[in-house]
Amino acid sequence: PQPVYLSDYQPPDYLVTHTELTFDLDPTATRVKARLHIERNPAAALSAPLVLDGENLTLVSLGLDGTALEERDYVVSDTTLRIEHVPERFCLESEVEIDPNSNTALEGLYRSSGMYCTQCEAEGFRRITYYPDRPDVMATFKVTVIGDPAREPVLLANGNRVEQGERDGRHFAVWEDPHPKPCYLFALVAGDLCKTSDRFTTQSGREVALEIWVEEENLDKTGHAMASLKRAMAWDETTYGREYDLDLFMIVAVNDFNMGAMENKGLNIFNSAAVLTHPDTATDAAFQNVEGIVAHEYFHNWSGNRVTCRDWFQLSLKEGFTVFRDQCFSADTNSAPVKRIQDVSFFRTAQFAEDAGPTAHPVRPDHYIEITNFYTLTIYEKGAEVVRMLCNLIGWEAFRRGADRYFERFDGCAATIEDFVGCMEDASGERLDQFMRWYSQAGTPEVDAFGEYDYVHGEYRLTLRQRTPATPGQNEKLPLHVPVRLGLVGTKSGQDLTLTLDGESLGKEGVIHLRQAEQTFVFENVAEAPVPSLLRGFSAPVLLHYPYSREELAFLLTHDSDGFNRWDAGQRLSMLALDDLIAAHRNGVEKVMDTRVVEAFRTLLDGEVSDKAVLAEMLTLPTEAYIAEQQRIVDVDAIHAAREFMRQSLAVALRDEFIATYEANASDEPYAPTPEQIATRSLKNVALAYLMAIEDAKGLELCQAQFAAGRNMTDVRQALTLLVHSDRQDLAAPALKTFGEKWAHDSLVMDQWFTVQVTRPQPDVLERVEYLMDHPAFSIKNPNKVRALIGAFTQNRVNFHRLDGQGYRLLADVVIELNRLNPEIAARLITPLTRWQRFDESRQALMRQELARIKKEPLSSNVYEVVEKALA
Ligand code: DPP
Ligand code: ZN
Repeated sequence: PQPVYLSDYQPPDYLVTHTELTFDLDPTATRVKARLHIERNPAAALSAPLVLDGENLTLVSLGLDGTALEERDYVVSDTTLRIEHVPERFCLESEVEIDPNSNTALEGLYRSSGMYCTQCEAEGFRRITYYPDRPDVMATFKVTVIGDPAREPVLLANGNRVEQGERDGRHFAVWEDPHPKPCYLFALVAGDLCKTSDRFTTQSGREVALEIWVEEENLDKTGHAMASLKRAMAWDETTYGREYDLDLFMIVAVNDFNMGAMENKGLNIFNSAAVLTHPDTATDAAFQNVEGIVAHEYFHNWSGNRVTCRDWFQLSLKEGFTVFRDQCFSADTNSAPVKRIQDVSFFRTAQFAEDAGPTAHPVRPDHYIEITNFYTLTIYEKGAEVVRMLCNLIGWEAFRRGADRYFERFDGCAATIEDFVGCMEDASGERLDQFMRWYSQAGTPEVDAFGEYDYVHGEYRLTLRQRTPATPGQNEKLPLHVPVRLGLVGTKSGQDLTLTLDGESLGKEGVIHLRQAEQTFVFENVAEAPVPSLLRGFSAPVLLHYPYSREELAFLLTHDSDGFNRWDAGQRLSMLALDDLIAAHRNGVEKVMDTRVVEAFRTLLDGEVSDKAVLAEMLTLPTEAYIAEQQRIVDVDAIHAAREFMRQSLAVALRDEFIATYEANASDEPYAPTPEQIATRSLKNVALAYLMAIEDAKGLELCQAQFAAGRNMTDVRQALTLLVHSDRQDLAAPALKTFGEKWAHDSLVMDQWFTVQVTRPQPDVLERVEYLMDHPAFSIKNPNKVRALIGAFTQNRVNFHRLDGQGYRLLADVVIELNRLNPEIAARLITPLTRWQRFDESRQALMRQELARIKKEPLSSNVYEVVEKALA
């Protein structure tokens, strides 16, 4: 497979102004007729041939302006249809046959639980009909769907339904979408579905019908998604002034789906896991995830659909901006500091790892082989961090003006990242050329900070030094523009001191701009020795090193006015103690718990922090994955042992406090996914986890009672997880059995049942994974099942990285099978193997051996690209 380069971008030779499609549905032989109204792009050469994309299509007939084309008039290859001579303006008529049943890649038109559905982003539409499958070709669409009235009573497509009826024992519906769109936003759904309906009145007074379509048994699981949708619609109006633009907005839940959800115009298609919730079946985290994804896809209606991407290199233009928008929405709707803590915690673990590995790429890549491999944490999450920095740099007012300008100027257009940043420059008057490097330079910048207080002059000198490590294909890195939000916390007063820089007062908190490789900032009139609180709110996606002492961290933990940095100080303090424990484990000496950590936790439990959700986060130790990210060579066993030792030490020392916390936060209130209830449950469940770390009688009693009470899935799942991950298999086995039998009919709950079992740290897990792969509830063709069982197992660090290599072998076997069935999911699943550089030599050899074994297969371009990079 050959890479595509950003620098090769050429505007399309032909534009499609209007697209008419007719689908005659059949499980194995669906007929798709297309009438494409095409015009030559004025910029194109008169002699330009027409080249359309098409894959896995059987061409039935082809005509131009009503005349059938002969076989000598065109050339069909595996991936294209080429017509050498076409007029300046014409209608191309084609008919193809496709086979939805055998489509296991889940791209294009496929069947899921008996229903027809589509996934076209990024390049799935070419599996539906011959078309210029690129986002800068935007057309209005008219779609006729013909189906069997009994098998698929519901026929949906984008836009508004303008006609429906019956003919010859079949029925049909006609849909029109008046907004020009690229074909990746096309959607069709047909099946036996039921809906819940609601309404939304826009700020200008238009009535919008809202519908969520699901299988009948899931009708009681749509309420939260609907409420989230309405909140998101209102939020986009009040925050960005953006209003919905059709009379109907639909969401459909689909069981087999590669992504979380898809923002097709007016007809969002969702992985059922990203839309269905019920207190008995979904955890608080799932509720919050649904809220965020519903909002994300809705926000795409402007940032993605009305203004789309010129080419797929610009993917972060819509994804980075939209993730930023959904993060702000969730922060406004829930606890803002907790949202930030959770996002950053995930980011620093997973995106930093991506940046440090062989698939590292910039927020705007300059080449790719397979675009589906680039729906990454870098494009999405780092892209969102870059937009967040932009917003913080120019301030919300200017950012909002810039966004208005962007939506107005590029409405109905396919834009670039320069277009977006240009609007922000215009709106703010700031020059952002250095800032643009964030889009082109891969890797996580590291910032070394060093501070000195000069008692004599009352000055605090802060030196910042930045460097970005080399990444594949990018050895030389230039300095970035790094905004560092900071405060100086007085060691005597415990208060933020006023910041004066170059004679100018920044107030108690300010942002300094690191633009050079090294810069020293001298703060004047600093009345007392401070501890610096740096990078507040994670003001830039960098790895910050500052030589904090444990005393300073304990001080910030209680005194920092920034909630995020208080949490971060706690994490850093725990990390220092964990480092000691890891070293002790490796050297075979006795592990000794750092009492400063115990005392810090005691202070927290004594009621220092009023926001329970923040407190729950502060009481949570860094994950094994995060700890691993801090090590050059990862020692999975030492990390696990050290973290377990710390959990147990804390539990022993603070047992009474954890019991009191548990009891104070146990509640009989009926379940609601409110921020207050979620905070209370998370605090209670953190306390329970500590108590279960020592598995004493009280902890076991509380845990079993919580499981038996069955109040809601959040509590049940936590209790089940703690039992299954404990050494008390006599208690775990019956609980697993009860749970598995109770929920055998509910696929999404069974996914959780899988995950709970394969994330157990005990060494019998690999056999369990193999056994569960034969379980009737498992199917390798369903991406959610693969993620719940295999994906979750690869996150089970001590077991996946077994020294006999069996964990790696199991993953490689699954990847090899999925490479044939669903290349997109296969390529994603390999990720843990691509990180071999970070492990000891024997594990490196074992991981590379499995990568090499995969490479011998006839590979999809998706898997090929990843394996090639991993072994390079
Ligand atoms: N469905 C994916 C998302 O919304 C791709 N656009 O991010
Ligand atoms: Zn998106």
